[in-house]
Amino acid sequence: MNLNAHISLLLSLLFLCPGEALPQDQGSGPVISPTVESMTMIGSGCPLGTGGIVREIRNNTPVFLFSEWGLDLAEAEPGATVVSKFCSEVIELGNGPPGYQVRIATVSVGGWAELDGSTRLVVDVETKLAGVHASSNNITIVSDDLVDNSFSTDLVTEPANWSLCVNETGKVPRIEIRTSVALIGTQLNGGLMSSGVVGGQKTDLKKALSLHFEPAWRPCQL
Ligand SMILES: *[C@@H]1O[C@H](CO)[C@@H](O)[C@H](O)[C@H]1NC(C)=O
Ligand SMILES: *[C@@H]1O[C@H](CO)[C@@H](O)[C@H](O)[C@H]1NC(C)=O
Ligand SMILES: CC(=O)N[C@H]1CO[C@H](CO)[C@@H](O)[C@@H]1O
Repeated sequence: MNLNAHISLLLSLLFLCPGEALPQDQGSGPVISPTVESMTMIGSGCPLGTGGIVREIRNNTPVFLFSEWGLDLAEAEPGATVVSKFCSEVIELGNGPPGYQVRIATVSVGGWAELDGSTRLVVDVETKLAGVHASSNNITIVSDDLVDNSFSTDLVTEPANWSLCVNETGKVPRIEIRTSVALIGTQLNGGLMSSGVVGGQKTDLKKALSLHFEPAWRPCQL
């Protein structure tokens, strides 16, 4: 899978204007077109100011690009072998389908990295629904996993916990997606540390981290 195709989920959701429709392809079910009431981001890897960029729209949901995730093991604190950043996106949707429940099943993350044989890149995602932990997953990427310095992964979060039912107000229980990226180095002989870089300069969108996720819906099963 190509990197760009995967960066988009989280970021795109965040940058739709409040009130903008976020239609979902429901197959034979009702048309589900929630509106984005608000999106906020908190964390060391979050875009500042105007925030991330919507790279593309995939399956009617935006793919986001984050160029704030630049990490370099060479910049680790003295004695430390890990550098990391995270970003939490908090999304409030309105006009949801009463009698349905939601979850974030898959979070797709991609990006640019340069890793030597002794450095690992760990991507970790966690979802919360209405403030309660719902699901998580993580992946460890090593240099052999990179293709032209790119990685791309679809993290299927577990377990499959669904939200409370959307009630007659149409207000969807608050969705939170926390993504963290860490470079884990190894202390080598002679006091040297293994090397690793993920992302680039803030202005370098070609090396930005991409994030994409889509809400999944189902009729409430009580
Ligand atoms: C990573 O995921 C595995 C299961 O896929 C889990 O056992 C482990 O605790 C997770 N690690 C972290 C750091 O979340
Ligand atoms: C409807 O659901 C929303 C989101 O879960 C909740 O905040 C709100 O209190 C509920 N309203 C009623 C009348 O149950
Ligand atoms: C909040 C919640 O409902 N958590 C549940 C998620 O799913 C696991 C496994 O089915 C349950 O043990 C949790 O209680």
